[in-house]
Formats: sequence, structure tokens, C-alpha cells
Amino acid sequence: MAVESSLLGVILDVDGTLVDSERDGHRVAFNMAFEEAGLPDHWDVEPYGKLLAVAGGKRRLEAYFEQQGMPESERRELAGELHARKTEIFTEMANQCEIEPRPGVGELLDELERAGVRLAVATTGSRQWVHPLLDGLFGLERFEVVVTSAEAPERKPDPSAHTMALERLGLAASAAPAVEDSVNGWRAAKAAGLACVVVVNDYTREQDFDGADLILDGFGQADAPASVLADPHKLDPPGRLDLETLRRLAAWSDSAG
Ligand code: XBP
Ligand code: MG
Repeated sequence: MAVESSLLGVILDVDGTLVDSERDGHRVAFNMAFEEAGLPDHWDVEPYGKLLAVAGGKRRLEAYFEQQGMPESERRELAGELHARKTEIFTEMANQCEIEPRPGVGELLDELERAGVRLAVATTGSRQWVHPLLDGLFGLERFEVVVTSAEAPERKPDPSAHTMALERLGLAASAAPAVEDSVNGWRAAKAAGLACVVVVNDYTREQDFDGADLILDGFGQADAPASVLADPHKLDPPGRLDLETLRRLAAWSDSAG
């Protein structure tokens, strides 16, 4: 049975959620920046997963150089230079449409839009690449609100990106659940008072989402349904994250107060 709708918006993460951008996108761009700078550093697929514990590319570089024992002033400067170049490289990848949406994302956005649900983005990524990436893949104008690290510099799990997106939508927290892929994103959404669906990917599958509102292993499509990894509120998604499931989550969030 369809629930009375209290779903008015959805606040979406970008990296790892709308797009599978880390392994074949950001990681590759970081490595190109290392190489161009003549550095021996190279982030392989598996260790990069551990580096993702630090959100934000520049902070990730700083944390990595700190692990290598580099003095603070030196690592700050180097991280700044490398991140600027990495951002240019990744922006070019976004402009060339080399980064793809996760399967099922397009269908979900279309369905939400048809139902008049307002779309917002809350990401810790840089505006320089976020805007062209969203524009090339989905059309930037579909997102009423886009909060990047330019607007909310504190990185997830700080809740400021979600809080700002919610404020700009002008909605109550229960009316606009979040969709995230990682523990940092999920914690940020929770700290902002939002219900949150976690759609894990290969990098985040093993993270601890204890207490998450719904966990899926993908957005799901008719010919490739998603598996439900946790569904504590009995939202019962039909093999995909769909409008009705998000409506049920918003209704639950509303009743939970
Ligand atoms: C994503 C990030 C981003 C990217 C890199 O976290 O941490 O920083 O890895 O982008 P989330 P920048 O998906 O939780 O927002 O290099 O532009 O920071
Ligand atoms: Mg993410």
C-alpha cells in the first residue's frame, strides 16, 4: 500500500553514490598528479580504500604525507600543489564524461523528478569538478541545491554540507532523506538529523553502518536487482531504491519525530 507522502526532497552524495568515482576517477587523477610532479608515490586500488577514511582530497594527501613522516609546513604546501593539479585533471575527466553514473541512478532521479521531489546535492568534493560532472551526466539544472566544499568547507562526517542543503531547500529534516555510500557520509547525514539510505560500493561494503535506516548493495535495476543488507524499518524496497521506498522512509522519519 502506498503511504501518504511526506517526501519533499532528497539530498544526494556524489562520490561513490551518484557516481563510482573513487577507484577509476579520483585515484587515477591523484596518481597522474604524483607522476607529473616527479614523485615516486602511487596509490594502488586497495590502499586507496583505506585512505578514503579521510574525506576531501587535500586532507587525504596531507594525512598520507603525515603518515610518511613529512613535516607539517612541507606537507601542507605539497598537498596544496598536488591537489590543485589533481583537481584540474579530474575536472577534465568529468568534462570528457569519463566518470559514469552508478547503475540505476538515472532511473531513480527521473522517478523522483516526475513525482515533484526536489533534488539536492551535499558533497565534500570541489565545486570545480562537481558542477561539470553533474551537468554532463544528469543536467545541473535538475539539482535545486548543490553544496560542495566551496560552500561547506568542513568535510564529512561534519554535518554542515547536509545542514546547508536542508536549509537551502527550506524543508524539515524528515521531509528530505539523504542517500550516501560511506560511513563518513552516513554519519554526516545522521548528525544533520536526516534519515539516510546507504548504497554501499566495493570500497564501503565492509564499513560499520550499525543503526543505518536502510542499506542496499546498489540502486538496483529491473534486470539487476539490488540486495537489501539491512532494513530495520521494514521499508521493503522492490529490488531497487525507488520513490515509494523513500516515501516510506520519510513517513517513518516524520513519525519518529
Ligand atoms: C568524497 C571525498 C572527495 C573526493 C575527492 O567524500 O572525500 O573529497 O574523494 O574530491 P563524500 P576532492 O562522497 O563523502 O562527499 O579532491 O575535490 O576533495
Ligand atoms: Mg560518498
